[in-house]
Amino acid sequence: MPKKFAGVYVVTDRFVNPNRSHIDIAKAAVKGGASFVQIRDKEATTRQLLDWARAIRDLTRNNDTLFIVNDRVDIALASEADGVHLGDDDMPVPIARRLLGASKIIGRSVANEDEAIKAVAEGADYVSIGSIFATSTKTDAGEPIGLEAIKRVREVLPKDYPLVAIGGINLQNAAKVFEAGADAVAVISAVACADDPVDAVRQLKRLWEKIRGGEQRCN
Ligand code: TZP
Ligand code: MG
Repeated sequence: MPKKFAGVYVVTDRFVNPNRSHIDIAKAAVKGGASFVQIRDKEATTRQLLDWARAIRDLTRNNDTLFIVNDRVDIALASEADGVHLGDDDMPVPIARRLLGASKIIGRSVANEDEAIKAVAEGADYVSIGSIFATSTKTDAGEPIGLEAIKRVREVLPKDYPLVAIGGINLQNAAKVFEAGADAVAVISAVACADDPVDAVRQLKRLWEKIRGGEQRCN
């Protein structure tokens, strides 16, 4: 697994805390040392989203934070993002791969083992699973699937294949998520609503370093 695919995955959201913009959150992600920042906005116009995506591309161009666009392959291409994150309602992974080429990262949301196996077969570069805990950030997140779901999906994934966990993850419970086998924790409110979002990212990263950072990664 590329080392960059593990750690803290910050997802931006301009509604969960109206005092923080996509750009504010992306800046905190970079400063705190997040491995990923994803722009997620289901209400923006194409032009608005592209403008924000280009700004985040500029913020992430010369550091170790990968930039991912949620849902929109076109915006990922136009903003020169590192990749895209796709779910059931989005473009199928094989078609996105055809458009994006081999070098871009494609992430896929999955709900169970079968979906994880399918995403791997289709060529996704990482999978995310959730909602692990209850969350009010995503209204259609469904019932929490719990830490056991992380373990079950981990079991069916190839060794070292990146597994991201999302949903209700915060500083209090992130250690358990890493211990269950997640390589990265994806968080919205834990960063966007924190008094000090940079510190929130740093603390999550420290947890990852403590729990998973010592593992050998030979590729
Ligand atoms: N997908 C599953 S849960 C979720 C998404 C986008 C929301 C996560 O937000 P939070 O605030 O980290 O629980
Ligand atoms: Mg989607």
